Amino acid sequence: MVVQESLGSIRERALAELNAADDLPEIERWERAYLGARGEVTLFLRSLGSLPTEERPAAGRAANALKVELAAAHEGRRRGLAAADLERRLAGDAVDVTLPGRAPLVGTAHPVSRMIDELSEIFALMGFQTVFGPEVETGRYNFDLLNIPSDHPARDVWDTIQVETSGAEIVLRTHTSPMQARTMEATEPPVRVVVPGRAYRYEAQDASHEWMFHQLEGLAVDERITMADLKGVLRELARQLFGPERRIRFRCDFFPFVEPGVDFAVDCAICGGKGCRVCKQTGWLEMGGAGMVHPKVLGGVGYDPARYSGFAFGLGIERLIMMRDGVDDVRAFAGNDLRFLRQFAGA
Ligand code: YSA
Repeated sequence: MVVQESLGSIRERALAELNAADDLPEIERWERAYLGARGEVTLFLRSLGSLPTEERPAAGRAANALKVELAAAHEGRRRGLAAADLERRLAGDAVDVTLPGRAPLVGTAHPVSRMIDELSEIFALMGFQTVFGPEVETGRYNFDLLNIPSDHPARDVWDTIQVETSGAEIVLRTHTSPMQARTMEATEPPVRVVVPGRAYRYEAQDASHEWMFHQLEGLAVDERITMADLKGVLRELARQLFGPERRIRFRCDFFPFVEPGVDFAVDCAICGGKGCRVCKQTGWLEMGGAGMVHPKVLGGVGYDPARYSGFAFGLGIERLIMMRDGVDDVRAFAGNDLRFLRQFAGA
């Protein structure tokens, strides 16, 4: 009787404490207190031997039944708390799978590459083929065949980055004009090519000068080509790129490989022609040099200057973009600033 009563009070207390336990560590403590090696129910079972023999079977059955009941209650409560704990953690880490994902950073074509594609299309419609040439050049193509002998002061205009100093004149091309001779040596007239690509100069940098920039060379050679053809082609280019409202200007200029020579400018898009640091207060920005191919250049590649004539031009590609899209510093193109580049991404 005494045994029944003490088991009954252990049961009551154990179940009450189990219900009150509200986290997993507490449940573990509870298990140790009642069912562990030194738990109350375990100690009770161990103490059965001290009871009178006739009471032992009933007390043993009752204690075992309590042990099974408490173990089941413990397992039920533990599972309930574990599930609640999991729910709580999941709710804390909630991921809303319906939210739009983060867009991956996808590269796009550089504004210079886009302009090269655009120029190639414009010139293709006027019958020009796009070709490419080497950026590391010999002095022969960069200068000699363009009627600029080594002692000629005009070489000073192109401050040259030398690649080889041991005697052979190997340079980073200072302009795309070496492709004039290379193209003519490889083909018979008629010739109509444009050559986009990089040029390098040992140059003091400012808003309109970079040491590495891009040019688009143009060359047309045939019978009876005149200066009017040159002006017509460049005027059409300006109309397509800048629209019919923008003013263009041709002025006499000197290049050893043309006669006559001109510089080709467009009114400054940054200041609307009023004068600013980009156009050096002139209201105009030079886009390129041009002219009628010098007879010595034609003769140098084996063309008969008495039969053939031609025009050529070399345009600054960054400057064309500056004047079309209002970029006020040429250094932005190679500056790797994504804020600048992204402005052209959807263009
Ligand atoms: C002239 C006559 C021809 O029959 C053919 C081509 C030429 C152009 C010549 N080869 C030349 O390079 N002339 S240039 O030194 O005046 O450069 C042409 C254009 O390239 C410039 O008008 C400018 O638009 C661009 N440019 C030149 N130096 C630059 C530059 N752009 C950015 N930074 C620089 N440092």
